[in-house]
Amino acid sequence: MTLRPILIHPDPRLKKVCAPVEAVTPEIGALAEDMLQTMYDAPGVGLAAPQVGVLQRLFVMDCVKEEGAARRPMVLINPEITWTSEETNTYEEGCLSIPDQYAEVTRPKRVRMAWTGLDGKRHEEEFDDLWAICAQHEFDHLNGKLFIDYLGPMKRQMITRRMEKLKRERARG
Ligand code: K1U
Ligand code: ZN
Repeated sequence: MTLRPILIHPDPRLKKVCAPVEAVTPEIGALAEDMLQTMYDAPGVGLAAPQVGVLQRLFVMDCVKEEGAARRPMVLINPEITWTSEETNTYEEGCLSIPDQYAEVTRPKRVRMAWTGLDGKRHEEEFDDLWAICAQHEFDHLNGKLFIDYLGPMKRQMITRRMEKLKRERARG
């Protein structure tokens, strides 16, 4: 298992539409395991492959937050949104690729997603609350969309400038 570095916005790889996973190979299994460990280590509740520089359609998530509760690591390969609720939910989102920046985003409160699991089988499930927010946030990553793309141009530019500064500082060491 390897912790993978998480790309920081702005990075052209975070703006790409990712390619479908052709087959669930041992390499995809190893990538998913690395992504889960990277997500828990961050810590975060989700992580999409492009955030670690892999432009393929998969993400991981585990939105169990209760102290002491069992983990529920999920790996969603080639996910599709099959249904969204009319009811919406507004949540102050963050992103591991945009550290320490938060903004309110409104999304459908519940979604159904279909995906291929590491078992190679197709699965379908309805997500609610934080699970639904996270699943939609990660799905957006696979289409090169970040939560700041839901904001007005002024706020988006302000956050982007902060991230450019952060990256310059990190590069200087
Ligand atoms: O994709 C990412 O950058 C991970 C991101 C996903 C996310 C889930 C839900 C809302 C917004 C963004 C995070 O993991 S944010 C950090 C986090 O750890 C967290 C978010 C909400 C509740 C508890 C923790
Ligand atoms: Zn994110």
